Amino acid sequence: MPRVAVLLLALTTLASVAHGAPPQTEAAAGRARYDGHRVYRVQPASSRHVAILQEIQRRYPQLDFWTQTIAISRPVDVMVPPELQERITETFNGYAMPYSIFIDDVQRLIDNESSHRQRAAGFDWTDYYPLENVYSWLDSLVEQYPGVVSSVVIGSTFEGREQRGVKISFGDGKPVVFLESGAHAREWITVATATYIVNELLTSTNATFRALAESFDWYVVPSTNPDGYEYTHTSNRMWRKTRSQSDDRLCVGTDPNRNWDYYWLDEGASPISCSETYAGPSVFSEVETRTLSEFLQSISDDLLVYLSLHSYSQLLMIPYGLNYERPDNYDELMEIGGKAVDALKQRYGTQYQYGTIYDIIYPAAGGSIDWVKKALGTRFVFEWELRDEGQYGFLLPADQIVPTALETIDSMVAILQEAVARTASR
Ligand code: 0X9
Ligand code: ZN
Repeated sequence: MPRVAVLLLALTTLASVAHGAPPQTEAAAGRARYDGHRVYRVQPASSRHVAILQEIQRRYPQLDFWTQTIAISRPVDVMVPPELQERITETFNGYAMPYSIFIDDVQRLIDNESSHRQRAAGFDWTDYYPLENVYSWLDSLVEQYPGVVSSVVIGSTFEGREQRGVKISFGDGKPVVFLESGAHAREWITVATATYIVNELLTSTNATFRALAESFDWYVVPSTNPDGYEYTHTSNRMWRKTRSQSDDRLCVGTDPNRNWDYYWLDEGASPISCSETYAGPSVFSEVETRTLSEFLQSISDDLLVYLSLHSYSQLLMIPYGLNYERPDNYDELMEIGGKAVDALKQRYGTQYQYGTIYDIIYPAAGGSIDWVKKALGTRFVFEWELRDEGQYGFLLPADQIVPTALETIDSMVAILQEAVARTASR
């Protein structure tokens, strides 16, 4: 038997929980807790390390891989509950896999993250807010800016919530920028950043920014996965997927960023419902991705720029998530990407990498930006992985909302300036 096979066989005996168990400690009643859960950063240095990590991922469904796919020399962040820490680190050591503890106690970070639970109403960017507050804030804008802000209902979710956004227009008929965020429920910084951008579009007095804001029609959907977002506020802070369920599935939820119709389930996506990257039972099985795609289709003639916000890792990505092809305007998107990350760095020195999803993060099929590029032919398509690089990961403290939003806007401005210049010269 080859040596790796023997080693993996040995690993089998370590697995104590049946495959397919829910990946997280879901408290019977109330909120899931993460006391003593650690996030390890592992550096797979060989294809053997990759194979072992994939095997660990398969055998221990209760481990939450914060980095979704495993590849050589890419750091992998994995959250491990206390009862498995000894075993898992023994395994890392046994295979000489370099690792370090990135987060020592996930629950402590959750507790420190924000004080939103004590607040009943209101909205600002000193804190993370639940869906209800986001939606009432959007409502208040519609009232406050009649003729400029209108409410857009994309559809309704699996649990019957509205999937809502706003249209901001200072005179209809301009090229459209669509900003999608919150696809992954636990990536709270994306919802906060998207709403901050909305606020800037309406209130900024900076002349350059104003001119840019007013030369587009904007659609912003701060939370494209409202069921998931709500669930992260009420029940489980670390929830990622949608909340769809059916009798023939063991686990709840589909990864909305694996459910779009571009090489669906081909790579970097799972057919197993308990996986965090479950692609769903079929293409566009999720009402949230289906209705969003239909909406995008309906505005596709005017859609010039599609922007998507995720976290974390500090990356600016362009299509595609597969090796098979590059976008036809790859060179153009790379040039713009370079300018955008330079602009982002100016303010606080925050460093981003840029490139195609496949080249700079990992193979991941079925994501929204790939579909938008391929199916709609939208010219300027970008996806951010916002702050940070893993120190807090998804649990970015609320005092980083404003700096994150400001630097993100700097990069967005660079992209839009390029979009304007390049479409004018045609
Ligand atoms: O895995 C993902 O969906 C994204 N990373 S995240 O940590 N936010 O979950 C990156 C995927 C790359 N993007 C696309 N495939 N569109
Ligand atoms: Zn994400």
